[in-house]
Amino acid sequence: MERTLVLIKPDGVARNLVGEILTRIERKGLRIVAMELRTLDEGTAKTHYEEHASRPFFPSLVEFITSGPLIAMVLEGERSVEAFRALAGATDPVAAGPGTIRGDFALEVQANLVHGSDSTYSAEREIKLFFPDLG
Ligand code: DAT
Ligand code: MG
Repeated sequence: MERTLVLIKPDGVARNLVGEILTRIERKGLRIVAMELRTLDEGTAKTHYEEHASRPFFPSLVEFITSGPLIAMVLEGERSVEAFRALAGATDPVAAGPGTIRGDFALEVQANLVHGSDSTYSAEREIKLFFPDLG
């Protein structure tokens, strides 16, 4: 069964949207197999977003993702990588369709509430980073 790494970013926790987002995940039929509230250290944040290291927004992205507690989780289900990305909507919340998490609740590209792995390859790497003990 396919797994994906999902984050409810610090803006989602600060805005009390955890329940709303978890409801959408559960309603879709994705299964939560690991979940933890934690604040990322800078090293973990940089490793997580290493593909964006050369982008101009990288320092700001790292500062944002380490700015407060987030929820990290592993979801399991049929094509879960694609299924969660569809629930999340486009990276830019203004372009994200209504009915998606970003489309319904966010307005700014950085504070876009959630992260979901973009491929099964990324999912494997990110799950190892966040939940090294998960079998
Ligand atoms: P996604 O989170 O949809 O996979 P991404 O991997 O391209 O998007 O980028 C990672 C995060 O970086 C994204 O959720 C928000 C931030 N980001 C992306 N593009 C940005 C930009 N042009 N300006 C500021 N932040 C950006
Ligand atoms: Mg991405």
